[in-house]
Amino acid sequence: MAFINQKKKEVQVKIVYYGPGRGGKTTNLEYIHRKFSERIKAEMVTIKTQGDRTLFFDFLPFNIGKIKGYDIKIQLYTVPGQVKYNATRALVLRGVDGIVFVADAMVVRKDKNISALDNLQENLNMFNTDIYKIPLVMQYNKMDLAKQGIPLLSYNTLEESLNCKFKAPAFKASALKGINVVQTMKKIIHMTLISLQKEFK
Ligand SMILES: Nc1nc2c(ncn2[C@@H]2O[C@H](COP(=O)(O)OP(=O)(O)OP(=O)(O)O)[C@@H](O)[C@H]2O)c(=O)[nH]1
Ligand SMILES: [Mg+2]
Repeated sequence: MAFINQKKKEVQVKIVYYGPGRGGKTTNLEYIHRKFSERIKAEMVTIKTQGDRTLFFDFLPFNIGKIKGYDIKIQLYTVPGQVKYNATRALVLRGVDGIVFVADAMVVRKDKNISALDNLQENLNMFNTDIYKIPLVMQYNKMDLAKQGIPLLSYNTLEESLNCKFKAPAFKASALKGINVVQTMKKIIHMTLISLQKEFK
């Protein structure tokens, strides 16, 4: 449920990028921050990293204008993907309004994607949130690696192993090259706003 500040007339919409370690969640937010550097006034907050691994979370807030007189503030978060940081992952998920699941298209990461998705479902259950009811977008990342001859899971295989139950919108992407990063973000924002509007009616 989005946080509404009646006094300030603003709605905070929380979108969490979830997925296996090294899948490219932080790289998504970095790209968005760079791409919209003129419009996003705030700095991206990266809380604790070790090398390039997220230890706590990344946070990128920006405004997208008004709906019915309310300022809409989007807050993008990433979770730490490493298995051992599950307590932090669950904490970051608290109050989530929409989720981007960033899967790693490398063949060697097939099982890691599946267990990260199972873990998402379990953690949402802790907050009594049903994964089938929350806005969800799939992103199949690192598609650029095909050019380097690295074995990748095909779009169909990824759909079968991760998305056959959800039928969520899915994008082939490269967070590194910026392919479909903005499209993924726009889709989840759009779906989340529609879902919140229904909730408030
Ligand atoms: N080739 C390629 N590399 C990528 C892509 N996205 C991310 N990477 C690389 O993969 C590594 C991990 O990316 P991160 O964005 O840090 O991954 P993460 O999901 O935030 O990882 P955790 O914080 O550990 O959960 C980095 O070296 C990135 O440069 C991509 O689309 N293509
Ligand atoms: Mg990260």
